[in-house]
Amino acid sequence: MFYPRIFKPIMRQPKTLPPPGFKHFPLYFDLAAQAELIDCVKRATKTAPFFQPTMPRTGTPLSVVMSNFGTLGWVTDKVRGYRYDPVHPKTGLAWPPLPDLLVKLWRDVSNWPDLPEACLINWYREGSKMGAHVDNDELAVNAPVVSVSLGDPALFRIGGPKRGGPTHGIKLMSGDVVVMGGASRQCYHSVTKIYHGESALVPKGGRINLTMRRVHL
Ligand code: MD3
Ligand code: FE
Repeated sequence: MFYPRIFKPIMRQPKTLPPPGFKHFPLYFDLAAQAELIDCVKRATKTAPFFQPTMPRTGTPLSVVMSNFGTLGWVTDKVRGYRYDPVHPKTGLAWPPLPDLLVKLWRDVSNWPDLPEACLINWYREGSKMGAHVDNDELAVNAPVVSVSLGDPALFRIGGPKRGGPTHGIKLMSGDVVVMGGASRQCYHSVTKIYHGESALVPKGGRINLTMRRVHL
């Protein structure tokens, strides 16, 4: 017996596309280069240890811990809030220099004439997330942001220039690079989940995200 085939109209999910200027390079860095970058982070955080960032005014801690490479580092605390600072908030020392591998990456993918001043190091441990936000502490709002994912995968979501619209989700894997240029640079984005324990790359586990930014024009 045959069942009659009935073609039902298919109600497709509205397709979400990443915003213009968003580029994803899956596995840009092979495992050897990923290990080298982790080594750079290990060495840098001996002199510029991970610190716990807190929200302006409320002092609520963010769930990631942070450090930086570069001439400027992104920091935040209850009293002074979000800012770029040439020194580590605890040691008062200059940040370690940007590793050569990241300088090469920036030159390869950014199309921006000057090198980045800042490279934020975010360490996501089990359960760490990052709420929806726009990066707007930089004067160079037209310079792209270049980010590298290392270790456990993350579910990254990017929406539009206003909070609360539809979002496009991608699972960022270790070695992936994303470039946020053009309109995507002003878009809300978040990290909603860490796939804890899927990678053994990061000592003590989790995910490390390196985000390079040009601060001044
Ligand atoms: C899209 N970090 O540090 S990296 C951040 O995975 C941040 O740690 C996330 O958002 C992370 O500010 C995402 C990718 C990224 C970085 C900056 C962006 C995406 C972006 C700026 C504008 C739009
Ligand atoms: Fe961001």
